[in-house]
This record gives sequence, C-alpha cells and structure tokens, in this order.
Amino acid sequence: MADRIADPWGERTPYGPGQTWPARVDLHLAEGVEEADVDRWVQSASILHSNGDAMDIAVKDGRIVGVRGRAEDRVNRGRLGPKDLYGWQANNSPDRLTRPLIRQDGRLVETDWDTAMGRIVHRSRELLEGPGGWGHFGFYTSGQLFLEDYYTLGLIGKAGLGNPHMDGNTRLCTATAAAALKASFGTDGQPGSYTDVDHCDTIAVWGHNPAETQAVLWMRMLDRRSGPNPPALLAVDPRSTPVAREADVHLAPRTGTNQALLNGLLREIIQRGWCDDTYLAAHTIGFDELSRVVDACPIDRVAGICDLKAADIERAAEVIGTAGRLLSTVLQGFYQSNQATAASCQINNLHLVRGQLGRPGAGVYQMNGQPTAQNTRETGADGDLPGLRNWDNPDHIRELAELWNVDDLTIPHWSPPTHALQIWRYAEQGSIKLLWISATNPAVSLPDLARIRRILAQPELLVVVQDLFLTETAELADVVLPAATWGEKTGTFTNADRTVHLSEKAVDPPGEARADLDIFLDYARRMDFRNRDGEPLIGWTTPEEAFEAWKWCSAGRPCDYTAITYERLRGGSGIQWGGERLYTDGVFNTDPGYCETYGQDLSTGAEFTAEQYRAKEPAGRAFLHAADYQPSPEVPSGDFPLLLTTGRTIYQFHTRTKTGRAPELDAAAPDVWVELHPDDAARYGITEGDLVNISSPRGGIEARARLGGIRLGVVFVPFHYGYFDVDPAGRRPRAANELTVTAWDPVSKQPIFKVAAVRIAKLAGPEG
Ligand SMILES: Nc1nc2c(c(=O)[nH]1)N[C@H]1C(S)=C(S)[C@@H](COP(=O)(O)OP(=O)(O)OC[C@H]3O[C@@H](n4cnc5c(=O)[nH]c(N)nc54)[C@H](O)[C@@H]3O)O[C@H]1N2
Ligand SMILES: Nc1nc2c(c(=O)[nH]1)N[C@H]1C(S)=C(S)[C@@H](COP(=O)(O)OP(=O)(O)OC[C@H]3O[C@@H](n4cnc5c(=O)[nH]c(N)nc54)[C@H](O)[C@@H]3O)O[C@H]1N2
Ligand SMILES: [Mo]
Repeated sequence: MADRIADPWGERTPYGPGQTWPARVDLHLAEGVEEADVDRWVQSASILHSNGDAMDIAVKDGRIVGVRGRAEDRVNRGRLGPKDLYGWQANNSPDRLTRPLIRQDGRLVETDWDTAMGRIVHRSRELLEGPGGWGHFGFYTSGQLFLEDYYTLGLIGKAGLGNPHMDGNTRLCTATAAAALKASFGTDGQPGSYTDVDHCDTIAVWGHNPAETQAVLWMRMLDRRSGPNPPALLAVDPRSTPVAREADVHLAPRTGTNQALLNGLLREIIQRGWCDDTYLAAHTIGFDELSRVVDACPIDRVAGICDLKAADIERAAEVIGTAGRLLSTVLQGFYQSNQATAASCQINNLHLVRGQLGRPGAGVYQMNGQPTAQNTRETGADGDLPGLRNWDNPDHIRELAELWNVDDLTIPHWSPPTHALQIWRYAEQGSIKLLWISATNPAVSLPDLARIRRILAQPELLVVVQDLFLTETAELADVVLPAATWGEKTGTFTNADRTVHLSEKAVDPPGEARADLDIFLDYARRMDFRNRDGEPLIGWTTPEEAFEAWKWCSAGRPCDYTAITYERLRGGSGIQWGGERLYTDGVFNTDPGYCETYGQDLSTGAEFTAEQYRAKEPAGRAFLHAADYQPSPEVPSGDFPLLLTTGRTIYQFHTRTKTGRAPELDAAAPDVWVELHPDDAARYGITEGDLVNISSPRGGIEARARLGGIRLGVVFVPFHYGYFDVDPAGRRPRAANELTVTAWDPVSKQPIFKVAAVRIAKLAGPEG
C-alpha cells in the first residue's frame, strides 16, 4: 500500500487520444488487515466529492476496515484519491452520535427517538394550525444524502407541508452549475462525459483545482498528459495550484474578475475568426448581442481589470480558439465569485461559438462539488421542482400534482423557491420558526459566522440537526437526530457526469442512529401527511421503493431514470442517465414546454415571463448570454487593502467531520493557515510560519502564514477549520467564514466565498 499522503495521485498509467484509460486498482485496509482477512466487499462509491469514484467497502467482524477501487467502473477504473482511501475511518469514530439529544434547561441531554420526534411533531402541528401555517418551516439540507432521501424530503416539503422554504447547502456549492446549464441549454444536466478526457486535445480549467478536489479526474488528465499526443492545458486561477503548475498557460487573474477575462477572450476568438459559423447559425441564438457586449472588452481593458499581461490573454485565446476538441471544467473560482452565472455561461458560450459540444473530447463540465448534489437538484430538495421541472410552467405543476395525487395549489409555485440565504434571513427575522438542518454544518460553512451563530441561538427558533456528530451546528440545536451514513444505509447517487451509482449498506449504524430516509419517513408518518384520496402521501418504506417511485417522477424528463434499476447497478459499472453525451445533435432542451426556466437577466437576476421566453422562439437552440463586467460588491479599500479568497486542501473535506477523524488526513493538514505573496508578507513584516491575524469588517481569525503560491494582493485561507477537535477552553477563531461576506450572485443566489476585503497583521513568530 503506497503512501498516498505524500504522493496523492500515485503512479502514472499513460494513454493516448481515443484509447481506453487503463485500470489501476487502489486499495487501503486498516493496519494489520490483509485482503484475505476481509469477510465481505460491499459495492459503493465515493461520498467525499462529486467525481463518483466507484469502490467496494471491506467489512470484517461487522466493521468497515477499508476500501478498494472498482476497476470495472467507467468513472475511476479502480483509482481512489486520498480522502477516499482514508476517510472511511470516520464511520468507526468513537464520538459518533448514538442517541437523540434534546435541549433541556439550556443543555443538550440524551433522550429516545419518541421524545425527540415528538418534540418536532408537536411544534410542527402547533405551527401548521396557527396563523402563517407552512410559512414557519425551513429545511436546509445537503449534497451528501442519497437520491431516495431527497425525493422523500422534497415530497414532505412540497406536497406534505406545501412549503417553498427548502434548499440545500448545494446553494453554496453548485447552484451556479445548475443556473448556467439551465440558462444556456434549457435544463440542468452535464453535457459532457468523463471520457472526454480520453479524446480531447485541449483542457481548460476555470477556477477549479481538480488536483486537490477531484484527484481521480486529475489522474486521468495527468495520464493523458504523460501519454502520446497529450492535450494542451490552460489554467485560470489566482493561485499556483498543482493544476496551474502543470499547465502550459496559466492566467492568475485578480479574484472577482472572471467575467471581464471571459469577455476579452470571447472578443478575441470572434475577431480572429475562430468561430464555427455553421454551428452558430444552426444551434444558437443571441450572437449579435454577445458580439456587441464583448466588443467593449478589448484585451488592454481586460488586462487592466484582471491585472494580467495582454500577451498572456492572447495566448490563452489562441489555445482555446484553435483547439480541435476542447474540454472545459468550471468550479468554485467561478461559482463563488461575483457574476458567477454570467461568467460560467461565458464558458458555455466559448463552446457554443466554437461548435465544441456533443462530440467525443468536446465537452463542458459545469462541475459539481458534493457527491450527491446532482440529486438534490434533480429531485427538488433544493427548492426546484423534481425532474428538472419549471416552477413557472403550470403543466409541470399539474404533472406532479397528478403523480402525487394532491391539489395543484398545494405545490408551491407562486414564486421562485426560497434560496438558502433567504431561508436564513427569514429565520433571523422570526418568520421561520422551525429550521430542520440535515447533513450540513452551517456554523462553519455559511458566510459571516457570527451572524449564523446568533440566528441558531435565537430562543424562538426550533433548530433540528440531523448529523453523525455533535458538530458546531449541532451544539446550538434544540433537537439532534443521530444519523446513519454512507456504508450504513443503502441508496443511489449521481456524479458530475450523470453516472448513477448504488451504495449498499455494509454495516449497522452505531447505537440508535437511523438512516436519513427512515427519519424523514418517520416524520411523515407522525405528521400523517395524506393525498387527495386520504391515503398516506408517501407510499414507500425502503430505499428501493423510493427509487422506483422517483423513476416515475423522472420519466420523460432529461434526467430519465426509468431504464435504471438497483439490479442493473449491481456488479458492473455505474450507469449514466441521458447516455454518454447530451446534445449530440445540437438540439437543446430550450423548448418552452420542456425547459426548466424561462430565464433571468444575467446582470440583475430579474425573471423573464413565459411570454417573454416564447417570444425568443428558441426552437431547440442554445442561448448565448452576455453581460458586461461589474466589480464585486466588496473590494479592497484603505482599511482592508487585501483580497481574501477561500477554498480547499486535498487532505480535508469541508468542515472536517469525516477527514478530521482520519488520522493520516488530519495529520497532513491539522490546522488553518493563510497563503500570501512574499512581497505582501514583506510589506507587513511577516515571515514563513508567523502567527497572523486576518480581519474583515465581520470578524477576525488567527492563522499561520505560508508564503508563495498566490498572486500579489490576494490571500487564501482554507475554510475547513471549525472547532470539533479543539478543547472548548482553547478555542480561538479560525474559520475562514468568520471573515466572508453575505452577498450572492443575482442569478444562482450562490454566496460569494471567493472575494472579500481583509487586512492582515503579525501576532507572533513561528514559536509564539
Ligand atoms: N479535498 C477536497 N476535495 C473536495 C472538497 C473538499 O472539501 N476537499 N469539496 C468538494 C466540493 S463540495 C466542492 S464544491 C469542490 C470544490 O472544488 P474547487 O472549486 O476545485 O475548490 P476550491 O478550492 O474551492 O476553489 C477552486 C479554485 O478557485 C480559485 N479561485 C479563487 N478565486 C478565484 C477567482 O476569482 N477566479 C478564478 N478563476 N479562480 C479563483 C482558488 O484559488 C482555488 O484554487 O471540491 C470537492 N472536492
Ligand atoms: N469560505 C468558504 N465557505 C464555503 C466554501 C468555500 O469554498 N469557502 N464552500 C462551500 C461549499 S462548495 C460547500 S459544499 C459547503 C460545505 O459545507 P457543509 O455542508 O457545512 O460541510 P460538511 O462538513 O460536509 O457538512 C456535512 C455534515 O453532514 C454530516 N453528514 C455526513 N454524512 C451524513 C449522512 O449520511 N447523514 C447525515 N444526516 N449527516 C451526514 C457531516 O457529519 C457534516 O456535519 O461549504 C461551503 N462554504
Ligand atoms: Mo461544494
């Protein structure tokens, strides 16, 4: 077993264009356990990112003792990244929640399920029967549950309570992926396939650090880069990430200026005649407006805004403009920035104007982050309607009402669904009085944490937290429900290239912990939700039954699961919905009766009406959207002269509830740090390893300085570090989100985690 902390990507298996990616099976077992000792291998896939790496879970004496990649799977061909090799150890952690907790006289005390659920149901009924009814409920869920859990939760919210205040932490994560796909192509759904890496001649990586965040996808890219006829690589990232260091062209723009850069690149591509005019004419609308808007962004203006060299921008334009098979991947450097949807649509535009879609090697990944975020979106647990339906289309509402046998008017569709930050605002203002948080840790992951803690602590707000551990959020809850997780429950989930995997229960959960599906079903039963015929609203009790019910809901929609069964998912590879690539015929999902949205103005977020949309006569063509550059809502000023950006390290996952409990991973990145340019460091008298204070208008944190690897004027702080392994007496503020700003993209409503203004000061030397 290799040391995949020191060498995260392992050995290269080079291959050439059009060849099959060779298999390489990665394995890690607990110390002292040999492959021959394993009692059972149970099929699953990764739950620590959206790549969907297939693996088998090793079970011995009723406990998880390791994992092994599945060579037969199309996604990873046996490979696993460091988080997957070591992260399963969190399941066995001695501090798992094993019994429900409720708050009594200010303290959380252990109780039984009847008491805990009774408290939630009692309050629910009281609220439902009083003035304001369903308006008092808020659900804040995740991108880490299973499809079956989300579909059930969505049904409880939409048809049980008739409530629009449901969203996932997916709002923080991939709301922009969904928004950009809907805006350009008509519906959600990734056009590309991971096999595009096998065929492309150029890879462009936009605000994405796959080396650290999708290690197996990066292995695939590296294997192509080390084989014959390797693809060219362009990286756009203000830091010199491993991707940037490998790239042939690296642009390090000032954070928050993606839209300006893309306008410049598009202008150059149009002017140099690199468009595919036939494709443009047949399959797109909006080219004249796009040309007009980007015309205002000549390269020198862009170079000024982004603080880049004009020659470098020209080189990047040439790489993209002359690519024969262009693969793009976009993630948080775009999605968590200002003008997130506009800038991400510009990547779609690049592909549309160049006719680089729907062919092997020509694809876009509007990436996902969390392992099951795709399902949150598809099933409507993010507030969207299930099956990628359009909340503003009465026919879509009618389909759901018939399927669920409820009144059309029960299903919320009088306005767009309430987005996460708005749900928190309602809780702050007191109109939401019951906030049910499942599988997310907002007391570390939302912006402006001082405010989030204040909201969670409000006495009138009943906070329910459903988690594996007593997280920073659970500590502030009124009811804590102990959940089973991956390996302890069965269900399906869909990765970023639409590959569906089945994850089977391998072991029993600890103590009285219960599967999320069972918790939601228990609530529905106790609330006695019924359909129009007086039958129970939810007619299933097992994951497989939930999956079968979902298939009916997805039928005829882009994410049609009807051909997939648990049985077909067993044994072989995961299966993509929609086939290998979408839009191979250049016909997009923009028909008014089929599309998921009537669209929004990309600069303001204003919604278009059905009439306005129909007037565009999309007729299956994709939209080219345009928007001029606008600066971020918070930019550096005298008091706060530096730009803060935040993100990830390969060794930790989010708020570390899992990776922080895996010794190898935690030892590799045990505490927060701040990355800064050596010249900035010199200006503030900071040297490597110093303890520094970083503060914004919202709060301050302390972190050790690391010099290098980032552009001048920008500092980077990983957002993983809350408190769980810190003695309450020794807690010091260290979460990046003490600093970040409450502001979001007007279209996707995704928060701007990547751009804020801070100042920095030395507190002590490396020893202090
Ligand atoms: N190891 C690990 N892997 C993960 C996760 C994890 O926590 N740890 N989380 C998973 C999840 S949920 C997600 S969403 C993904 C996220 O995956 P990524 O998006 O790859 O991760 P981030 O580090 O958040 O951001 C990516 C890059 O954006 C750059 N960036 C910052 N500001 C800007 C900007 O203004 N413009 C541009 N062009 N770039 C900018 C940052 O320097 C950073 O390198 O990772 C998934 N995989
Ligand atoms: N500053 C800054 N902030 C960010 C980001 C950033 O880049 N910068 N990125 C944002 C992004 S992209 C994301 S995705 C979020 C992530 O933020 P969070 O969702 O808050 O992060 P996690 O630590 O993954 O929290 C998931 C919780 O679910 C629990 N859990 C895991 N599995 C299960 C299960 O099966 N059932 C139940 N009930 N619980 C489970 C875990 O123990 C954990 O407490 O953070 C966002 N916040
Ligand atoms: Mo995410």
